Amino acid sequence: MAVISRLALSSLGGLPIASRPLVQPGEVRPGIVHLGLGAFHRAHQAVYTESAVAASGGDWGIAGVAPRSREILDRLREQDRLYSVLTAGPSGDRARAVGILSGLAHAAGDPYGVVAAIADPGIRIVSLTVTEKAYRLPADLLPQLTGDAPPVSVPALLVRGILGRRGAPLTVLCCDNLQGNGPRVRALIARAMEAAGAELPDDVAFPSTMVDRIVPATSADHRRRAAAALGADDAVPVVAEPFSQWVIEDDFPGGRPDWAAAGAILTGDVTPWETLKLRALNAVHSALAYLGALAGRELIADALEMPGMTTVLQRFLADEVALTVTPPPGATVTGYGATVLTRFANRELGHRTLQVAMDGTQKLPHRLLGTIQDLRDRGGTPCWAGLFLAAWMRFARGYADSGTTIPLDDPSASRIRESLSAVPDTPNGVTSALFALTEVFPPSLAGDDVLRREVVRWYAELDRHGAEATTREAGR
Ligand code: CS2
Repeated sequence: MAVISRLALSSLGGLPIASRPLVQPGEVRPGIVHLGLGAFHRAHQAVYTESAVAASGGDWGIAGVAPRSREILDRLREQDRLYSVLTAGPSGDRARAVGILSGLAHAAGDPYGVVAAIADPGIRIVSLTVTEKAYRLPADLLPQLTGDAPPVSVPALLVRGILGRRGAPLTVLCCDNLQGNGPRVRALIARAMEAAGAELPDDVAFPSTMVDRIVPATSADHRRRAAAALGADDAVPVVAEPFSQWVIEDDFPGGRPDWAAAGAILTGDVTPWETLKLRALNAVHSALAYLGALAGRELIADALEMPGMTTVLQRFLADEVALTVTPPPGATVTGYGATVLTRFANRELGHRTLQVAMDGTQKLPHRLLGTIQDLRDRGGTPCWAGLFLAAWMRFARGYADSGTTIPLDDPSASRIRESLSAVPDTPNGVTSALFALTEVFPPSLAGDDVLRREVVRWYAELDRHGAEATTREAGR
C-alpha cells in the first residue's frame, strides 16, 4: 500500500478523491503557531482551519509545535507533514488526509526557534492545546525569562515570543477545557510578563473558546482502520467521532481564518457554551471514567452500559446541572445531555475509561466543583455530584473493585499517595485526606459539611458494594 505523502499523491495517482487533503502541505503560508501537536488539535482546529482556507483562502497554515516528544515530528516529516483523520461512528469509518501543517518545531529541542516563530509578525495567532496542567508558572520561570535557562515552558515561550514582536497584533487562543480559558490564560501571561519586568501589550487578545470533539488516543487498531479507509498507510493518523463543535469569541486583532465557513460559531460571549460543555459533557465523561474504571469497564461505551448508569447520569443532568447552568439560547441542558449520552455510546471510537480518568485533580475543578459550589450556594445538596466525587476518591486509591491495581496518572499522584498513606483506609480517612488537597478543593468546599456527608455516604457504598452494584441501586 502507498504511504501517505506528496510523493504518493503525485507519482502513485493519489488517494481516492474523498480522502484527499483540501490543501497541499507547503501551499499555504503559516499564520498560526500551534503549541501542542497532539491528536486533539490535529482532529479539531487543524481540520476547521484547513476547511476555512479551502473555502476562503488566507495565509493560515499552521506551524505545529510539539512540546516534548519528537516522535510525532519525525513521523510527520517522513510524510511531508500529511496525516489523516479517521472518523469512526456507527455508520462506519471514513478517513481524509489533512494538509494544513505548514511547519514543524520541537519546543524542548529548539525553544529559541519557537520563540522566533511566535515573534514573527507573519504569525497572527498562537493557539494552544497543552492540557489543563500546563497553565501554571514553572518554579524556574525567572531563568527561563532572563535567558539563563531555555524557555521551554508555555508561559516563557509566550512571554519571550510576545516581547519580540514589537507591535504586531497577536491573538493567543487557548483550546483547552478550562472554565473562562481566555481570561485565565491572559492572567497567567500577565503575571509572567510582570516577572519579566514588562507589561502585557494591548494588542494581544485572549478570546475564550469552547472546543468539542472526542478524540481518543490512537491505537494499532485505529491505524489499521485508517489505512483501510484512506487507501494509504499513515504512521500517525488521529481518530475522532463524527460530531465536532467549535465556539469562538470573535476577538482577533491580527485577523483570523474564515472558521465560520468551516462550521465554527463566532460569537461575542462563549461563557454559556463553555459552562454547558464542561458541566454536562466533561463532568459526565469523568463520572463514566471513574465508576467504569472501578467496575473494570475498559471503554467509555462499556461504562455507559452499566445497569442504572444512564438513569444516574440523566438525574445528575436534570437535578444538578440544569439547576445551576444557563444554557446558550436555543439549547437545554437535558437536550444537550441526551446528545452527549448518544455520543458516549459510540463503541467504534474505542475511547478508554483510563484515558478520561487521567489528571483528575486538574479536571474536576472545571467540570464538577463549579456545579457543586453553585448547588451549595443555593442551599442544595449535591447528591449525584457527590457520587462522582466519591468515585474519583476511590479511584485515587489505585485499586479497581476487583483488587487489581489501576494506574494513577495525575500531576498530584505523589501528594495523593502520601496523604493516603497517613490515614486509615476507611471512608472517613480517604475522603478527609483528599478534601485536604488545596489544588483541588477551595476552602468553601473542603469545609462544607453537607458535601462531605454526601461524599462519605457514597464512598461507603462504593467501598461495601462496588461501583457496579452502587450504580445499579442508585439508578433504580
Ligand atoms: C475528556 C475530554 O479526556 C477527557 O477528560 O472528557 O477530552 C473530551 O473527550 C473532550 O473535551 C470532548 O470535546
